[in-house]
Amino acid sequence: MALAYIALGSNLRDPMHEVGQAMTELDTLPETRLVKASSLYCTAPVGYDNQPDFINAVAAIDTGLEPMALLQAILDLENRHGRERPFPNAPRVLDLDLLLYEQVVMNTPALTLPHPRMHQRGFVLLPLAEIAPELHIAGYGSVADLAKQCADQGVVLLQEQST
Ligand code: PH2
Ligand code: MG
Ligand code: MG
Repeated sequence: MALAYIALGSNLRDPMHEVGQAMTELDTLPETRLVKASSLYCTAPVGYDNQPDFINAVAAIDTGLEPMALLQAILDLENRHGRERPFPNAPRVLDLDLLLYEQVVMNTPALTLPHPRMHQRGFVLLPLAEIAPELHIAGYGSVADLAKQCADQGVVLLQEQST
């Protein structure tokens, strides 16, 4: 089994419900169980400003799926939530991004690990710091330290994790 981290985000329909539901659905993927779920965070949009705030969270999972199979499984889950992609960074009902898969480093057109922008995004790092502060991102440092540098990015803890 491999330990992997997934970022969850939504800013369409009922974002808290979409993210909460997707969190529990990660536990139902083949050979996969949810091991930790962060709280939900309300976050200002990054990259394309003219859209609603997001709900973001991060999950830790244990999985027997290889990275590409896991990526396909989470894209399928997005599609079951009705994900559409009209333009880059468009508002979305559900976005699931594979952040880290053990210590795997890879760079292919379909998948880059670690996620290439995670080290600068408060909407990823603050939820991740809640569940894995000691985690080290190769070349960038600890998640806790990186998260501190994102204090001004408009990421607000919304709802303490309940489990
Ligand atoms: N996702 C993006 C781009 N910008 N901003 C916030 N706040 N939350 C996101 O999940 C997000 C974003 C690309 O996937
Ligand atoms: Mg994304
Ligand atoms: Mg994505």
